[in-house]
Amino acid sequence: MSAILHGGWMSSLVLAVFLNLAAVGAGALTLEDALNSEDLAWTRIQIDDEYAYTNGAHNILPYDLDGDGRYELVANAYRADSLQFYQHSGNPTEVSNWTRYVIDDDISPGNNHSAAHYTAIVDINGDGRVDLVSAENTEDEDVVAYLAPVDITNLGAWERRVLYNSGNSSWGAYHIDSGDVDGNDTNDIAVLMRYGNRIGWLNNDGSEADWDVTWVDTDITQPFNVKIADFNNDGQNDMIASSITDSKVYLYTYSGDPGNEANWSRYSLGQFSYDPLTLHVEDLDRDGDLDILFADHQYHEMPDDFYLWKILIRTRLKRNGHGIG
Ligand SMILES: [Ca+2]
Ligand SMILES: [Ca+2]
Ligand SMILES: [Ca+2]
Ligand SMILES: [Ca+2]
Repeated sequence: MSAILHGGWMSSLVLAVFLNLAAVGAGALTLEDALNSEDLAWTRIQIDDEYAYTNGAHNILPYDLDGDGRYELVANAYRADSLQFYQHSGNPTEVSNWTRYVIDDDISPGNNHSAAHYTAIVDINGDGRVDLVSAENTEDEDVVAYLAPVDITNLGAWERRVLYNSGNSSWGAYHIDSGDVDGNDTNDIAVLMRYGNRIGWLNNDGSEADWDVTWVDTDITQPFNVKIADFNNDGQNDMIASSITDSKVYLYTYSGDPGNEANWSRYSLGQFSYDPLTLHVEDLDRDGDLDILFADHQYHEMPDDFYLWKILIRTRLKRNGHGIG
C-alpha cells in the first residue's frame, strides 16, 4: 500500500487515512517528491467516526499485524478507553473495505476517562507474532499486553496480561516503547509516568505478568515520550525521554546490570525554551547514526539548534573517547 499516513495527533472523533493518490499512481514517487509537488492529490478517507471508539482518538500506527503484506491500523482512543485495529480488504481507498476490530473497549476497567494513550507493537512472548502493549494513564494497571492469536480477527482469542501494576492510580503510564534493554533477546518495555514524574523499564524475563520495573529517572518533570534505541552504536540499547516542564530531551545509558538503578546515567541533550513532546528516532540522513525528531508543543520560533542532536552526541563521544558523558 503506497499510503502515507497522517498519524500521531489527530482531532478527536475521527480516525482518518490520507492517501497520496499521486504516490499510489506513480509507484516510485518518494516522500520528498510528494512534499515538493505543486499538484498534490491528497484525499481524506474517513474510516471511523463512531463516537464509542474514537472519542479521544490519540494514537494510530500502521503495522502488518498478521504478516499478509497489507497494513492494519492500530489505534487508541483515551476517552473511549479502547484499543482496536482496522483491516482492509482490497482497495484501501474504499471506505467500505475497512473493518474495525475492537480488541478491548474497556482497557482500564472502571475508568471512563483519560486511559488508553499509546500502544507498542512488539512480540513479547517470542511466538513470532507481534503483540500489542498499551499504556493506561490514571489507572493502577499501568501496562497491559494483548497477545495476538494466529487469527487476529478472532477477537476472543486475544489474551490480556497485566505486565505492570504500580498500585498508584495517580501515576498512570502515559507512554511506552519496546526494545531489548538488557540484551537477552527478549523485548522489554520502557514505561513513562507523566504525572508520576519518572521513567523506567520493565524486564521481560519470560514471566507471563508482573514484570520487574527499574526506575531509570525519578528526577524528571512531566516526561511525555520515551524511546529505546542504540544511540551511540555500542551494541547496547539506550533510552531517550522528552520532558515538558524541564524543556529537555534526556539520554540514558547504562553500564553493567541495567536492572540496577545506580548503573544508569542521564545526559541532557540541551536546554530548550520550548516543550519537546513526541519523539521519533530515525536515521534521517542515512549516514548510519540515529537522529531524533521531536514536536514542539509551545511553538514560539524555530530554534537554531533544532537539528543539532547528532552533533551534540558526536561531540560528547569525541570528548570522552568512549561512551557518552
Ligand atoms: Ca495485514
Ligand atoms: Ca507474540
Ligand atoms: Ca530483554
Ligand atoms: Ca548504546
